Amino acid sequence: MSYRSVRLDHERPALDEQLARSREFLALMRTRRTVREFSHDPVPIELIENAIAVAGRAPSGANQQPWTFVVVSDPEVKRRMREAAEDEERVSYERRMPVEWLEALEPLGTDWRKPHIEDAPYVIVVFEQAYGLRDGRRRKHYYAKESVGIAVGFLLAALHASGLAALTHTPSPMAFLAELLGRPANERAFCLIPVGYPAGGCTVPAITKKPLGEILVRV
Ligand code: IYR
Repeated sequence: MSYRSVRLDHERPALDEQLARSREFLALMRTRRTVREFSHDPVPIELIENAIAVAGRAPSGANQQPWTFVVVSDPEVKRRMREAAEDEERVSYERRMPVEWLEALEPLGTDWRKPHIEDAPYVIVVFEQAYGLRDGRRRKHYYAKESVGIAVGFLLAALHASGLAALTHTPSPMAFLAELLGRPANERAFCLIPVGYPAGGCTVPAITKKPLGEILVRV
């Protein structure tokens, strides 16, 4: 494909408007928390579709958009996903994860049990396409992991902005997801994201984010 360009559609807001929007977005994102307890309340599918459409606007290596978002609501598929995730996680927590890792997780209060996979009305399973299949030919995808990571960031921000709660969950190993969901050979599971409303009385770990002064370096 050859290079073609179009004029950028960009309106520069007045400075006070820029500051207002920037502060408003920061305030919104300050209220985002990872949630592990979900209510069974139904979620309008448009909220999920719009959030995935936002994820699909993420930048990606060579604009190859190496992602697939599988939205699971079928209770039987969620049950099988939970069962498989718990089988792996039980072995991980009991045998595979070194003490140092378990210690790092202590403040989060996680364990091998994953009821959220069944409780949340939707589970978005994100797949990374290691290569593309165009015109029956394999095409290498560049920076696929980084690209999918950015798209997941967009997705989490969009879900939060629409008043939903989510959990970024990476059962390890994750190969069972491609198999269970019948994905093609070029797709590898990247993470699964239960999405819904927090359960009544939901609690979250008492943890904090690093202050700006610790993460921002000016040169
Ligand atoms: N995958 C496991 C363990 C886990 C690992 C990290 I790094 C976390 O931030 C949280 C959990 C699990 O989902 O429980």
